[in-house]
Amino acid sequence: MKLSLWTSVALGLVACGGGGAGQDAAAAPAPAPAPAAAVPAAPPGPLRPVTVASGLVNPWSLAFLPEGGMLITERPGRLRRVAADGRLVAAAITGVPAVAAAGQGGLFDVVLAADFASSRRLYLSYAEPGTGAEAGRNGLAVGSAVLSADGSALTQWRVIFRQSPKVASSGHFGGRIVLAPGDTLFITLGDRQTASESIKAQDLAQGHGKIMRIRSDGSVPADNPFVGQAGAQATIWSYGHRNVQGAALHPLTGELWATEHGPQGGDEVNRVRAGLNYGWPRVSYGCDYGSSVGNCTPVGGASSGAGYEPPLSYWVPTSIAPSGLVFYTGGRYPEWRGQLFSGALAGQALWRIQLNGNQVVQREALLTDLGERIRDVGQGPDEWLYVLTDSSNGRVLRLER
Ligand SMILES: [Ca+2]
Repeated sequence: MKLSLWTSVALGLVACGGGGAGQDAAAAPAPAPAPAAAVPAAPPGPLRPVTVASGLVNPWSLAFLPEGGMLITERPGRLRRVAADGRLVAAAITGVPAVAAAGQGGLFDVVLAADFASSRRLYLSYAEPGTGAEAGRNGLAVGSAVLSADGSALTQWRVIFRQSPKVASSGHFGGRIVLAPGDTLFITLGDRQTASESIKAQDLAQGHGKIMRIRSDGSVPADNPFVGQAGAQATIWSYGHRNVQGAALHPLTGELWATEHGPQGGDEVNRVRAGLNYGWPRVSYGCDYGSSVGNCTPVGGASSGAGYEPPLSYWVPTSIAPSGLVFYTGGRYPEWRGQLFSGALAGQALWRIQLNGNQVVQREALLTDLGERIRDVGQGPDEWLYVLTDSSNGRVLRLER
C-alpha cells in the first residue's frame, strides 16, 4: 500500500517536470556531510524507545538546553524543565503568559535563540485569548523572554507577533517557530478550521493559513515577498496553507520545509518558498470529513491548478496528522542522515521520509507498535532522536537501537 502510493506520487512529480533531470536538479543539495563529532553509530535494527520523562500533560514541543536537560511545553499552558540529571522538575517555570487552552489551543512551541547560551533568550508560541473588543476570540501569538540561570522563571516577556484578525475558533492554530539566518523567525499560522474562515488562507489581508517571517524584535524584513503590496500583510512569506504544525530548515540548502494537515487525506510535505501559494482550500488531495474514503471529490474540486504549488508528497486516502518535523544530521543512524522525520498524531507513528535532492523518494512508518500519538520529534545533542507522546500522561522518549 505504502509503496504503490509512493510510486504514484513519484510518477506525478516526473510528469510535472519536477524530476531529478529537470531544473530542480541544479538546486538539489549534495549528500549530507559526515558529522564532526564522533558518536558511536547504533547497529541497524528496530528503534528501542527509552523513557526519559513521563507524567507530562499533552506535551507539544521540546528544546534541548546547553547546560543539559530540556524544556518542554504542555498544551494546557505550562513550561516544564527536565534537569541535566534527567529529573522532571515538579514546579512549572513561572512567567508564561495566559493561553486560550480550549480545543486545539494552548501553549505550543518553545525555541531557544541562537545565542541562548549567553542571552538565555527563548521564544514561545501560543493561542492568545482576545480582550476588550476581541473577547471570546483568539489567535496565534509569539513572544520572547529570558530564562533565569536556575531555569525556574521567565522574565522580560514581550509579544513580538500576533496573528490578525483574532477569530472565535478553537482549531487550526499552526504554531511552529523556526529560527532562520539574518535574525529572522518563521511562524506557521493555521486557517482556523471553519469553512467561512479557511477560505481566508487565500487572502493576503488576513492572517489565516500563512507562514510569516519576522525579525526577532518583531519588525518586518525588507526582503519579505509582499512588502509594499497594498492590502497585503507584510509579514507573509507564503500562503494557502491549512494547518502547518511541522517545519524545519533544510540543513544544506537553508530552505524552509513544512508539513501540514489535510482534512480527510491530503496531508502534505512542502518546500516553502517566498511568495508562493500552496493552494488550500482551492486545491487539495484531501476530502471533506465524512465523505467516502478513497472515492471522493477533493476539497476545492481538484488536486492541482495553475498558480498553486504542488506538495512534494502527500498522504491519501486517510490522514496521518503530521506534527513536529526535523532533518536528521547526526551519526547514531548513519544511513538516515539527511532524511526527514515527522511525528504523526492520528497516524500514531514516526514517519521517516527519504529524500533525493528536493524529491521525496520513500516513506516508512516507524514506532507503529507504540500505539501513541507523536507530537514532536527532535535531535538531541547526543545525536539520538527524541519524541514526545501526546496524552494526559505524555512522555519524552529517546530512540535508541
Ligand atoms: Ca497544498
